[in-house]
Amino acid sequence: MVCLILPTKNEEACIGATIDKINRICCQLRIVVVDGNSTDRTVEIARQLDVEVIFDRGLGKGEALRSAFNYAKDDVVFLDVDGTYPIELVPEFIKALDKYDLVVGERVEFTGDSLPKIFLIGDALSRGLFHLLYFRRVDNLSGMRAIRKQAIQKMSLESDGFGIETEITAKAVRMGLGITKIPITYRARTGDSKFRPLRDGMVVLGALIMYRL
Ligand SMILES: Nc1nc2c(ncn2[C@@H]2O[C@H](COP(=O)(O)OP(=O)(O)O)[C@@H](O)[C@H]2O)c(=O)[nH]1
Ligand SMILES: [Mg+2]
Repeated sequence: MVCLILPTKNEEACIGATIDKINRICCQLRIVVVDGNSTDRTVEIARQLDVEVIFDRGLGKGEALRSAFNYAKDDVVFLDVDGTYPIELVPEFIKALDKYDLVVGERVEFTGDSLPKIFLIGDALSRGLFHLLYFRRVDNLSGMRAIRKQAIQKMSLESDGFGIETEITAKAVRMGLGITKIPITYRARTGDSKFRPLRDGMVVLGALIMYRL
């Protein structure tokens, strides 16, 4: 059964609504929350809603996702719990796994102030650099994806932090895996972002370069 992975770090403001919405839209789905030792009520809320909860080792979103992939032992879909991604499209992502190894939610529209100007610039630079280095136009930072189990195994992922989506995208392109994009709208976040522009921006830049070499 496809496993829906939800990485969380202090997301009590949105975790409940996100799980409720997933349950309304997709039945027959195993939901696993991978938590970064939240100090708020995130884990308590997730457990009340009867989903599996595992914990990362405190190294970041990348390490959290890698742990969850190992734990899931199956095809996966993952997305932020912060209300930015269109949960209603999860079934479409799962269907696309029939034909493709990697399904990327390509952010084509940003509503309201979902990304401040400076983030939009960073995002455009990242996508431009990805195109330049890998000759493919794919949203290397999108946090909504589906991946086949065999593709995860082939990739031997190693990122601990926010370079994980770039690593997945870069390796999928370089390994010639089947990639498809589903256009999505990126909405404003509930709660605070854990992305630190300078530090995590450098991590993404490092991943863009490292997986090209
Ligand atoms: N388990 C775990 N989840 C994390 C960690 N850092 C961020 N997340 C979660 O990963 C998702 C992406 O982080 P977010 O703050 O939304 O970054 P942004 O989308 O770039 O603004 C969110 O659901 C976060 O709660 C971490 O260290 N461990
Ligand atoms: Mg987010």
